[in-house]
Amino acid sequence: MVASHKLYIGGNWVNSESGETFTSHNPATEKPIGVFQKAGEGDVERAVKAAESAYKKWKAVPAPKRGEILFRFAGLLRQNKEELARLVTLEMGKVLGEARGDVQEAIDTAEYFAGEGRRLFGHTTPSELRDKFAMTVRMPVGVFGVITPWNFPIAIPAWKLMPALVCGNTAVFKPASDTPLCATRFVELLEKAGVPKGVVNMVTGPGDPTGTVLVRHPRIRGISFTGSRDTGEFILRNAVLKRVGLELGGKNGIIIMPDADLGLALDGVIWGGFGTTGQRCTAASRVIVHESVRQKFESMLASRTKRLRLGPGLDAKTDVGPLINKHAVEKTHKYVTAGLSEGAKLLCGGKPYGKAGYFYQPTLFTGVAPDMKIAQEEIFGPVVSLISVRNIDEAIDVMNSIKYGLSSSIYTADINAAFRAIQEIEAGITYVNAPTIGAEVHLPFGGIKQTGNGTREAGIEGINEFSETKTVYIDYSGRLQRAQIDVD
Ligand code: UN1
Repeated sequence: MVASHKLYIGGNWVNSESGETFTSHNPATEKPIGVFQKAGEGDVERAVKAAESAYKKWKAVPAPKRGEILFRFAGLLRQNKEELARLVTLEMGKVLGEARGDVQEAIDTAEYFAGEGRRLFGHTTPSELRDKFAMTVRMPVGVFGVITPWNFPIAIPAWKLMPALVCGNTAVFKPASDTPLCATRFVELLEKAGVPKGVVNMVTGPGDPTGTVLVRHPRIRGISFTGSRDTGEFILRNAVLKRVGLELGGKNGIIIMPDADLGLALDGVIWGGFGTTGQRCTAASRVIVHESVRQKFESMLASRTKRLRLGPGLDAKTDVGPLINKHAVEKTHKYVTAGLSEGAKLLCGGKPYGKAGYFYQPTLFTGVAPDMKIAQEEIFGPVVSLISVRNIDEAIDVMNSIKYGLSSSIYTADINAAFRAIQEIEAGITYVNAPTIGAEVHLPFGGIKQTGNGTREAGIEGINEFSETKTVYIDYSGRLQRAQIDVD
């Protein structure tokens, strides 16, 4: 028997109205690790009410004080880092070193936005009229629906909830149904840090109905979502006039030029392509390699990929952990089959692995054409495709030939090629001589094209998604002054 967990509404841990539950599993063993409440419409309604009634008080708390609570939360994450990291590995599957990184990213985010409590800058600017003052201030938006994925079960809730809270919003948090235990622990620590009752509420459950009810709820003012492109489109259509922040898919590429340090590029492709078992929206699933180094790089990459050790993330010898669930194994395999039938050449991998657990062999394709399915669609698994190109122009064209625009990278010693890549690649992030993953929390994160709707998370721009700008004019002239008219 595994433990049963509850929803968190208005500062109380409660059962769902329907009494329906679902189970979370360890992806390395398929064993159950916890039972969770399936929140329905009534539960979401209770959570929204709690968030609404907490909002008035919370937005009146001075932002530096709100920041202090976030700072205490960062301290608690730090104190519990090892336990949380093990929990991430247990429930999500990533190897322990990466799970520690997941928790560290949340600590960094909490500290960064705690400090933001003492900034939250607006701006001042001169008025066109005499004895008149003009400035902007930031206001909270209201109750936010925060919908997070399972691949960074601690970091991404922090990316969203920390700026939401420091700006004075309250939230109804719906974590991915594959990682509700991580979310429960996250919320327990928020409670312990002193986040007042009702400021953060958690409703666990599937996308439909739990997420859908949140997205359509008339009194929720904003939705922040990270996940698939199709769900993002659904949210945009159904949230209508809510403020919506979306971080969706990627089909990120690494360009390798003839003058690149191939050893360095190899490390980058292995980490970018197979880190987190390819389950990052920033994962490098395309290697766009100059034809003059293609053969050499291909054999270097194949021999390293074959040596990667698949296994449970808690085992210190493991390089690559399991996928999140059975569906992910099936989806990955479907893409591998499509790659083969479109004529790509399999260099290694290509099969599910092991008797128990959702493992898939690290897989490498070469001879991939830029328009093949495996080169166009997000697989979210350990599959890397090599595409050969003749020059930098073709490399950039291939890089941009996808519907997404999240992360990108170029390995080169040629400063001109590097700057062309920075200028011409259509993506929210470009790395030079580093892989596509590894975003730091004090810089904006997000993408263009179908990766999102233009919002950015983290960094100072992360504040924009969670605050409204109010423009303030103060006329101390004592007379009516008309802008555009009384200007002489
Ligand atoms: C994601 O995959 O949704 O840059 C986020 C990175 C991490 C964040 C990834 N810091 O890969």
